[in-house]
Amino acid sequence: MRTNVVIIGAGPAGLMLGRLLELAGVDAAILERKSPDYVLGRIRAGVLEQGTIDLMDRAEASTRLHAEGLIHHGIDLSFDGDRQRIDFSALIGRHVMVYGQTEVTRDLMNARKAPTIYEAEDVEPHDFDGKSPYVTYKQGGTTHRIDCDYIAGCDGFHGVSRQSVPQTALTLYERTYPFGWLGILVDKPPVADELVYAHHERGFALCSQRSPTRSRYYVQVPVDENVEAWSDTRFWDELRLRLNPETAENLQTGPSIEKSIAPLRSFVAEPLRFGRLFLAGDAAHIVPPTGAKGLNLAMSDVATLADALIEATIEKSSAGVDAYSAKVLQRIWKAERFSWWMTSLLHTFPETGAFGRRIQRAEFDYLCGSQTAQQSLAENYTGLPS
Ligand code: RFL
Ligand code: PHB
Repeated sequence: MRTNVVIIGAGPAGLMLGRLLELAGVDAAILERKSPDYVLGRIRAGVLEQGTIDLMDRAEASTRLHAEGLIHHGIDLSFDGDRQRIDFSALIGRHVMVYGQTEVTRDLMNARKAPTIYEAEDVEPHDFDGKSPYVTYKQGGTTHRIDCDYIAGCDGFHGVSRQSVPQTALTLYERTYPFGWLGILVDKPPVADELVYAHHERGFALCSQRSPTRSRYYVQVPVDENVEAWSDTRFWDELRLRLNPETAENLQTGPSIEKSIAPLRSFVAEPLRFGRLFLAGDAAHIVPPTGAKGLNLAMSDVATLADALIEATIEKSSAGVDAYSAKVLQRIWKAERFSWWMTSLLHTFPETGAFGRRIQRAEFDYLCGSQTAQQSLAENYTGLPS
């Protein structure tokens, strides 16, 4: 089999890239290791920037998003019980949308006309440093080969694409944090209209939501914590302790329908192009989820990559593919900085001690008193221009 582009990974990045190429008349095969149900069962991001919404429009996959997505004009920050609303609309005239990554993925799956190859085992990219790359995979005991012009590695942090690049050709930048997020999904109305990000001496907490009847809550836990140690009751008790009293009072609890722990990490690989292989999304970079940037960054990578691959295939110009890595890395590092900053402000760091906590408090007080500081938060949270 032969195609223009083989995309490895059918998460939001791979599916969006496939859809943009399909609409432009560029053939692409998508290879995914897991089943569609498994991919849809992963509960992840919840906040979309305007740029991501625009891209869903371009992908002709946005009908449900516009009907069901919740426009949020701001967020609430809480620091040891003191609250500050950051009013995006008043500060910079922009907003975000709450619409789950699961729904984005489902809409992109439904929009795609060509089949996606699910449960593809042992996917391997080959010869991408030459002119004739190809990808092999196994299905039902048979090995298949797809020849192509380009390979897009959209296979997440643990995928095969980045690992296939000679390690001497890559520079990796990484920071791990000594904590993770324990998340819970519950069929109860959200505690507040907007998201609440809370700093407390017991650790960070986040009140998020998926719909008017479904909520998503997180608490900071040590990095080696075991999810089995957290009954629903223990989770709700801990969350209440970390919120300001009025918010805690409004909390509606119930049995969890999903509970998991995600480690926090900052990570960037450079460069993002090796001959005819490109990395995009979590395969290329990870941000801690505090700034709600991961999915949005993955989407902006593939918007640039799609344009580059369309230009290369249809106009036979390599300008876009040559510029891809440097162009997207600029935006990636700005999102890394913001995500690191939000994480540093809102979590408790065992190693920083009393001095570190005073600095965090001063940062919060500065935010409360400075419109300029609030504007900076607002423009980063709602998404910097590409
Ligand atoms: P994904 O979603 O990991 O998809 C990669 C796909 O590749 C497949 N795969 C392979 N396929 C074939 N062969 C192989 N060898 C393969 N190896 C892997 C995988 O099965 C998978 O289907 O990466 P992608 O598409 O780059 O998307 C990135 C986003 O998923 C991620 O950045 C966000 O979820 C991050 N994130 C958030 N981002 C936001 O923008 N806003 C948020 O509010 C937000 N909240 C979050 C988050 C991530 C979280 N976790 C669990 C890490 C909250 C959490 C808790
Ligand atoms: C979520 O709803 O899962 C969510 C929202 C905001 C974040 C991270 C996660 O910053």
